[in-house]
Amino acid sequence: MDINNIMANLEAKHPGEKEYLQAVKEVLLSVQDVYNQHPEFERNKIIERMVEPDRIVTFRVTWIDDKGEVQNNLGYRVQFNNAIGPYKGGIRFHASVNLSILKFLGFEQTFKNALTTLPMGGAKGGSDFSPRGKSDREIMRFCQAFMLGLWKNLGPDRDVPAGDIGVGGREVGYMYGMYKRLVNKHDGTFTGKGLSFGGSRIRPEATGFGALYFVQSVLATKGQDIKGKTIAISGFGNVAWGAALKATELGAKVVTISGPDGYIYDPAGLDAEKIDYMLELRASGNDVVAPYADKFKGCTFYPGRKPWEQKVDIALPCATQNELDGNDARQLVDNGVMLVAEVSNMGCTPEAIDVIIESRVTYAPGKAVNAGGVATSGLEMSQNAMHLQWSAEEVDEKLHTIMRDIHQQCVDYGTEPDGYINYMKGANIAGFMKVADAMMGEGVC
Ligand code: 2IT
Repeated sequence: MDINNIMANLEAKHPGEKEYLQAVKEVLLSVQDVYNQHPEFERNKIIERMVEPDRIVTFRVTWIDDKGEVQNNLGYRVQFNNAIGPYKGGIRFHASVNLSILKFLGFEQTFKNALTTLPMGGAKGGSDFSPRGKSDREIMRFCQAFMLGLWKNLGPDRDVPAGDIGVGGREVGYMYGMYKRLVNKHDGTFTGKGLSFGGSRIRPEATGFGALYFVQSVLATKGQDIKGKTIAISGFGNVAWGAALKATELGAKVVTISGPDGYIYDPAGLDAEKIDYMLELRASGNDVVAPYADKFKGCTFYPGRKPWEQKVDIALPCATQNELDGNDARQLVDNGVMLVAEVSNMGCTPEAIDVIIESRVTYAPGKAVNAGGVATSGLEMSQNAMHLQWSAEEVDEKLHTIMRDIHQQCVDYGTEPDGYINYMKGANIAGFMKVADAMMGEGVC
């Protein structure tokens, strides 16, 4: 595999798509040795086929705001790869959304979904619509307009969306409701649905819970326990909430959360009341964490700063891509961090990853750590297909098993001669090998 040549071609075809090119390059660097041991991959142009999405749908989303004015947004669905199952992946509503970001997310999703052991291909969608400050009725009208542009491309065996940044249970409900009207079928297409209409128990918690189960497996390889560890979390959305909930339940101390406005340092650690308050802050639609420091004594709000400057045992980026850079990584390493586990997709910049791995601190990539979210989506699809609903215990037990399995795949493919477990390499190779095997089996198409 000639990485420079492949990357040069991609850069020429897709100039300026920096997140997408970044995600592809990381995977190519990880898999090149294994790839080169399989001349049949090269003959079948597996990599060249895998780095391009199967299909991209773009559409105009027109809706009417509360003032009666007409608004236009861009809508997308990137159906990346369905070699191992129907397209599957979330929908993101955020002002920053563009094709590069959705292509990176769809590409990552393909490998992540392969790691879950469940039959799901990779996709991602979204819009540059910003939910910030929008009324509930505006959100509903936008979701319905978004579905008008996308529904024909969806279906339980074709493409099953879910939530991501800016899309939670409410938005999934509004989108699924309109989809159901348009196809005249209640076929379960969408995961993260409400419990009364086919949703799975534990799906809201699953990304954060799964991440903490993964962290437990990592610590076990070091003969350590999570109890008593200090944890820095970024973000204050659904993912950060689930991670804080499980970390606290397991006896760790979560000392930070963050928003676009800055971060909160809470030396006493989060508790049930504070974690509930995170949900309130989120539901307010203002996208700020500052009020937390007014409400709870002993906390400090650091405007415009990131939580990675605090001394902690474990760092869990839970906000968005490239939120932890080289300088942040150096600060964490200098302060003696033992594990940086991405819960956001591609939370670390390439420089940050290099700093962490070179210092032999453990780095675990989002596509392994946060796969519990989409895995539980896969379990929701299974329950819908069987027309039944499992208990929380059953779902949690399956999620546990899946996260342990993903961790083991990383160990199997990522253990280096000196015993260091390179989780990035392990996750990329394990995911790649599964997708490549399926593509080989399905022939050149
Ligand atoms: O990044 C992700 O894995 C998600 N946003 C969840 C995708 C899903 O289909 O549950």
